[in-house]
Amino acid sequence: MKLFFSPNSPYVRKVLVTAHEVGLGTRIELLDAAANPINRDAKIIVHNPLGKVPTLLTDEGVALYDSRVICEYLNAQGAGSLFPANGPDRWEALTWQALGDGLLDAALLVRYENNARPEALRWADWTAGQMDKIHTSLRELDVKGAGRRQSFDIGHITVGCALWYLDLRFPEFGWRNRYPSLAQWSEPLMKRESMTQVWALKKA
Ligand SMILES: N[C@@H](CCC(=O)N[C@@H](CS)C(=O)NCC(=O)O)C(=O)O
Repeated sequence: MKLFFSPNSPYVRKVLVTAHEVGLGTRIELLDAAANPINRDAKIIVHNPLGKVPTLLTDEGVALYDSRVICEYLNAQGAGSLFPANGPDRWEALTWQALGDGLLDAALLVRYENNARPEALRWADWTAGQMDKIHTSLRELDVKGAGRRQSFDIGHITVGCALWYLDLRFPEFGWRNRYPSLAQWSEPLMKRESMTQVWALKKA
């Protein structure tokens, strides 16, 4: 399998953590890519018209995207248990995945607003709205997260990658000080072997 890759993409990290968890970590070749909403990467677009990472090419040459689809595919290929079968656990895991992805979407929009958009066109209210999404998502995780400490599924992986991205791009935001319960329950999650292996990844 081949994965269009960018070392700072939290969605790519989510896919790689999933691959490690289901024993497929060494089966994925990383393809260098430069996904960008303005200077779009033609190498990715050939396989994924959205031009985004992660995009996976299976051994059969089929292109899969986005991270949700790729993670579910890897879990099936590796006979993992990261996507619980039908029932309340499944809906909870998928909702947490959506929460982590949504938090990341807001963080990425802030990043693009502040780094890609010309300064004269930036809109402070837009950034404030996205930052508020990050806050309300973290608050939910702060209040409800400890209750899910016993399990481990795609929701935990997604939330872990979202927290990793906040550390990478918004260190001054200080989410640990603002949300101490979240900081406490997520500490072992962030130190899980699959996570630390992937955190250590650098561009080749
Ligand atoms: N929903 C997608 C989001 C992927 C995404 O937004 N990736 C960013 C990099 S972190 C990207 O490729 N941006 C380029 C663009 O927006 O065109 C997923 O879960 O894979």
